Amino acid sequence: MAVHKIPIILLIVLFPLITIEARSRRNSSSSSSASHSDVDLLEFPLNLEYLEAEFFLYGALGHGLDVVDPHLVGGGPTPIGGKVAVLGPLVRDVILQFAYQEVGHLRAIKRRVKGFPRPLLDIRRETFARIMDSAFGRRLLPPFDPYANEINYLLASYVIPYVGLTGYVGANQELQNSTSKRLVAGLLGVESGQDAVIRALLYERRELPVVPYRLTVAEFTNRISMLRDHLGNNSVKDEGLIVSVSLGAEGRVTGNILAGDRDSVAYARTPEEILRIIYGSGDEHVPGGFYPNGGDGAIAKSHLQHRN
Ligand SMILES: *[C@@H]1O[C@H](CO)[C@@H](O)[C@H](O)[C@H]1NC(C)=O
Ligand SMILES: *[C@@H]1O[C@H](CO)[C@@H](O)[C@H](O)[C@H]1NC(C)=O
Ligand SMILES: CC(=O)N[C@H]1CO[C@H](CO)[C@@H](O)[C@@H]1O
Repeated sequence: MAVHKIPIILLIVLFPLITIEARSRRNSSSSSSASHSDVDLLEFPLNLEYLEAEFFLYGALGHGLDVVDPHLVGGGPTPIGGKVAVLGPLVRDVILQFAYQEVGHLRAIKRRVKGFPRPLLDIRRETFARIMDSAFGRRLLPPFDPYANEINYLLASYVIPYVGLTGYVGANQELQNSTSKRLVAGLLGVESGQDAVIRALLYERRELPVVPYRLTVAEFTNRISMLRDHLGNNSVKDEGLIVSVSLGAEGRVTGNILAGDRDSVAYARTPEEILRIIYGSGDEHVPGGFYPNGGDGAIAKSHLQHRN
């Protein structure tokens, strides 16, 4: 079994050697992977919150923060390729609620730390198509279009909040200040709620085909999760909707409406693992994917500067 980031107390009790090893590695490594300050850790998720806000706003309304709350943009460039999605009334209603929740998250973070302007975001159809092609290891024809229908949009949404969720779980144990911890717990609560709603809507449709591919909704989620695991750090921190019994809750079920470790505790990811995933490159030094110019904030920028 992979060693999951479980609470530090458990690590100390169960795996003293691993803890010591992780600590010394962090201590001896360069500043880029050293423990990050509270400010850096709070700023970092703005990258993801901007992406979520824009993807959900465009999907539900056909426009983004430039219209809804231009003040929060801080002069950053308009995202590329956002579109209104073809959704039924229920899903549109849910996505619009998510969109406004993300606007609140941006404001909450920026109230606490200065942050940065919206980075350049690429939410074109082609960007999602490339992710799905990588997930399946072959070109899907016609290319996957996240905006084409409700199932596609939900699958595209499956790609995003879960990554934020694992990041908040990972950040929490690094934070020093109780006010920061309170904010991250609050963001995590709503982010995991969004992930749960998306997963529940997809779980109801798990056996349905994703038209016109001869693939089911469950197969898409499993492939997306495997891709994220592969890009992040080659370890299981992500699980689709149908898993082998060994990954299901208590090793007893294959249905997997929520992802968690063997005690059903949420997985944690480091900022570096998150960058590897959201850049689609598997490398925190190589931007791409949703972030053609990379993320902003001290953590993301420290890796971009390391590049040459
Ligand atoms: C946490 O940060 C807030 C605001 O920056 C500050 O007022 C508070 O004293 C800090 N708390 C601790 C325990 O350092
Ligand atoms: C990858 O996982 C290992 C083992 O859990 C961890 O020590 C390392 O810091 C991770 N790498 C990154 C970039 O987070
Ligand atoms: C090189 C380095 O950062 N060393 C630090 C390792 O951690 C100890 C205790 O936390 C510090 O005192 C060292 O400065």
